[in-house]
Amino acid sequence: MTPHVSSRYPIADPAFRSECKTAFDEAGALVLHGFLTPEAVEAVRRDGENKIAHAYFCASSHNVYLTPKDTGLPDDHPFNRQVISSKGLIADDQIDAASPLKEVYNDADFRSFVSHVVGEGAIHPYADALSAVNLHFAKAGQELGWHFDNSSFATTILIQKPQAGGRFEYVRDLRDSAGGDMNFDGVGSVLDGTTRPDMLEAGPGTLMLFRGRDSLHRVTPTEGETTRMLAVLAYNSQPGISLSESAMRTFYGRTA
Ligand SMILES: O=C(O)CCC(=O)C(=O)O
Ligand SMILES: [Fe+2]
Repeated sequence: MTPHVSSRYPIADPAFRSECKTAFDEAGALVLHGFLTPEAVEAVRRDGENKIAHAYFCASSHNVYLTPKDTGLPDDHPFNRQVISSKGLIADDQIDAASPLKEVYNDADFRSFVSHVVGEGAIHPYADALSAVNLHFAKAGQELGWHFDNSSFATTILIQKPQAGGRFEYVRDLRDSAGGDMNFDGVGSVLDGTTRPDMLEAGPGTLMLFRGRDSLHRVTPTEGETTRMLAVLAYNSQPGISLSESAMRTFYGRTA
């Protein structure tokens, strides 16, 4: 990576990598402030601002497990309780080829840093034209409801922080997906507001690696006129994987 894109952290240094892996394993998240330089953040922000008119905006109601309802259970059961997610995004094919985000995404040191920290062996780019690098927008009132991710880890970089709201909140290791424990009581008490979540602070340029499969998380509604912008860098544990056409229609409103 060129120093005008990212220069603060020695991501190729084995000692730094182990330190980050320890932090990630202990907290379920790694937060590196100022990972992207202010110039690089500004370039991405400007690209986003120019293209937000072409973003695909969509609101949906879903359960925290991101699955269809179980009609055998009541609507107020934690499995069926609905939350709202509303956001816009531009896909990989809409982001400048010269974007700092693509330089980060394709950087061999960055990729091996991420795979080391999350303990994944190797990680690979998506093979389709839409999924690899995305820029998400949340305008005033838009939010991401409580959910568990399908993927085992997420890599994000905050580009623009709203005046208020847009907070990333999570409850660590709330379920055990590998062991088949859905923890309905635990989920219910987060949805009720009885369990208080933790929060991760981020500013423009903050890199976040997060284990979202078992940690329930959400992003609170954006408050004020400054749109939240967040870059999502998506990798796969297998090479050559593309998103299915039906998933593309759901996420992007179109296929490649
Ligand atoms: O917007 C964020 O900070 C988190 C995004 C997220 O949780 C997701 O895309 O699954
Ligand atoms: Fe998520």
